[in-house]
This record gives sequence, structure tokens and C-alpha cells, in this order.
Amino acid sequence: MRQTTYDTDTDLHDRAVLVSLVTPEVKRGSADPEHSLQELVNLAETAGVEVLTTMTQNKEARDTKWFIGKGKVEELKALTEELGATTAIFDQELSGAQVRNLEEALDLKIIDRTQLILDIFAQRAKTREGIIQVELAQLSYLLPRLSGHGKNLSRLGGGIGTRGPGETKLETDRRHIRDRISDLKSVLDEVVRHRTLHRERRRKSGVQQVALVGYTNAGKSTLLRELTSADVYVENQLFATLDPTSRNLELPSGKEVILTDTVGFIQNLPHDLVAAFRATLEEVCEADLVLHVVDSSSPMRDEQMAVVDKILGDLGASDKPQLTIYNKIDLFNADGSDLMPANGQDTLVISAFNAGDLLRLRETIQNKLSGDTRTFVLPAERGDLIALAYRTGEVTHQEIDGDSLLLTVELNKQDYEVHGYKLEAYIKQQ
Ligand SMILES: Nc1nc2c(ncn2[C@@H]2O[C@H](COP(=O)(O)OP(=O)(O)OP(=O)(O)O)[C@@H](O)[C@H]2O)c(=O)[nH]1
Ligand SMILES: [Mg+2]
Repeated sequence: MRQTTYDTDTDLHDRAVLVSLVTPEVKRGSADPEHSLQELVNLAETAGVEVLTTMTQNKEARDTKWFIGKGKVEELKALTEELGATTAIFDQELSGAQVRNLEEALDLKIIDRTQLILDIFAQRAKTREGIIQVELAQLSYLLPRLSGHGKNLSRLGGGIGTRGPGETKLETDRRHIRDRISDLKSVLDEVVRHRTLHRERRRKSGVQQVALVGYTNAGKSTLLRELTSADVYVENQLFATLDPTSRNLELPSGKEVILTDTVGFIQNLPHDLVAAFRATLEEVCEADLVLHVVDSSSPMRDEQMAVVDKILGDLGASDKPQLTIYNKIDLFNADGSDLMPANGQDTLVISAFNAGDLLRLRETIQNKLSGDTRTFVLPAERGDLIALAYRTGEVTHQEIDGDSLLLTVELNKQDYEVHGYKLEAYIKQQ
């Protein structure tokens, strides 16, 4: 479903040549340019584009006017004419002027990595929140790129903007986009408020929350489905999931927790998109435990893990208790140069389709969530401490002993670290 007229129209009929410019700056970056280009191929195919071929240029610096060198533009023109391409997709972000210049010189639709990702998100967004977030990201991307009277303006379609008296079309378009951005932001604020209320209710109910995060296509939704029999969309394509889905997960002890699936991450995730999806991603910050799902079979495994760690850091979720799940171990190539990860306290090697592995996973989640059990001897008149003990975990036993109350509590590690430490002085000595 397309929800706006601002998307880039990458439909089934797009036949594209993919272009990457490798500068020393790109090489210094965290992503390997070849891997990145391969990922661009996957992204393009996910968006329904037929990829004809790829082209790479090594150059000292990007060209201000053309992005790639002028000679390379000629080469690209000959190639796209020969292959009958309709589109050129660039692996790096282009400026508005570069898009216009290339469009005119090549007579092709010009798209960059960010637009391609935004387009996939636009195709995938199903819920009201997801749709708003994608539109917000698209408009934020578009706004600074609106300049001059090039073809770019026609991208706006008829969705917004009518010419006001005495104003140029461009100014009107800009103003309408700004208005729309501020409208979307206030709608989103409302959604966020609801979400926060909902989350607080869940928190008060004392049910612990576990969030699945990871690189796109790592197997997060598969795990949600296998662990909870949830009817969720699983697909061997990038960004199958956009909206967080939560389900009850029963642990081996019989206790239930909430397991939430989230949008996948990718390298060079457009900044506007992260900003727009912040509301959704902040769900991760509320989790009692973060499950970082990794595709062990990917040749880009370490890069992908670094991307996920970086985004978790940006979200302020680095300090959360974390379990790294090396998934798809059935596809792991033992002869590969990558080291086989080992099971440890904070890591688990599994296949999402192996029942034994899933049981181990549920046991490990249980262990990570349940802190130690402690018995506190609290003076009966200290209602504040008794209330605190109840808030810091699950009280499994209660007994009166003279003027004291003995409470045995299965501690929630995180709550205990935050405020439960006040109870430390009252731990019953064995
Ligand atoms: N062989 C194998 N395939 C798996 C395993 N886990 C998941 N997959 C496959 O990997 C693909 C992606 O799975 P998803 O669960 O959609 O991945 P995701 O992390 O939710 O991806 P996004 O929603 O795009 O971020 C699907 O084709 C799954 O069937 C596994 O342990 N082994
Ligand atoms: Mg998914």
C-alpha cells in the first residue's frame, strides 16, 4: 500500500543500474563498500526493482556537481542505454542538485540509498503509527532537497501545495511541507503519549518485557513466531517488520513475560528515519532484557553487530541486560574464516527451527530475568521498605517474626540496582 505521493515510485517496472562511489572517506567508514553495494542489490530487489548490473568508481573525492566523475557519467549513460535501464540507484546519499544534474544528463530516474530505504518502509508501513513515521521521514528528507525548478518538484505530485497569491511554487511547497511535518509530529506525539501510558500500565502490572532487536533479516520475527506461536510476517527480505508486535511468552517456570519484535536495523540507516522511528524504538529502552539476534551465517556478521550496538547506544539502551543470540547456526559455514561463537552467559548459539535450542533460549531468558532470591528482615513499622521490597521483585514468601516481617523476594535485577539497594542493610544473614 502506498500512502503518499512523495515516494519514489520504485515499482516492478524499474530496471536499474546500481552505482557506488568509493572515496578514501568511504573506505575509512565502518561499512565495507563491496558489502554495502551487495546490500544495496538486496534492498533494490526488496523494493521490487530489477537489478541489471552494478558499477563502482574509485575516486579521491565526490564531485560536487555530478557526485561521480564527469567521465563516469558518460560511461553510465552508455551502459544504461545499452541495457535499457530506467533508473540509477546510488549507494551513497546525493544532494538535491546532484540528483537534478544526473537526471538531466542521463534522462533516468535517480535514487539514492536513503530514498530506496524510505520507499521500502513506505511499502511496508501498515499501522497508523508506521505510516506517519515514514511520511515524516520522507518529508524531512525532501525538504532540504527542494530547490530550483528542476524535475524534482514534480516528485511532489498533487498531494500537497497549491500556489498561493504572490508566492513562487517552491515557497508554497516548502511551506506546505513544513506545515505537514508539524501536523505529523503532533499526531505522532499523541501516539507516543498513548504508547507511554500503555507501557506504564504494563510496567505497573509487573510483567517483565523482553525486546528482540537486530539487523534486518536476522530472524527476529521468526523467533517471536516460534516462541509464542504468533502469527507474524516472516520473509526472506529486508525490513519485513516495521511495527513492533508484542506477544506473551511463557517461560519454563510457567511465568509469562512480554516479548516484542521490532524494526530491523541496517547500516547507514537514514538519520531522518531513525528520528521518526524513535518513538517505536524507544520501546527497547523500557525492556528488562534485550535479545540481540544475529544472523551467524552472514559474511557481514561482525559489521552488522557493530551497527546494532551503535544504534542501541544512540537510543540509550546500551546498558540494558543483553543476550546475544547467534541465530541461523544451521547455515553457519564451519569452514569460513569467522570464528564459531560459543555459548556463554550472555551468548547463545541457536537455530530458530530447532526445538531444543528454543527451550534453551527460554531457559536462558528466564535466568537472565530472574535475579537472585533474597530474604529481608524488615521492621514491621517500616511500610516504606516493605513497599519497596514488593516493588523490587516478586515476593514468594512472607512471615511475621516478632516486630519484623520476613520477606523472601525473587529480585528483578534492574529494579534492585536502581532503588532496591536500600534494602541491602536488611538482608537476612544465613
Ligand atoms: N536457516 C535458517 N533460517 C532462518 C532462521 N531464522 C530465521 N530464518 C529465515 O530468515 C529469514 C528472515 O527471517 P525474519 O524472521 O523475517 O527476520 P527479521 O529479523 O524479522 O527481519 P526484518 O523484519 O526484516 O528485520 C526468513 O526467511 C526465515 O525463515 C534459522 O535459524 N535458520
Ligand atoms: Mg521481522
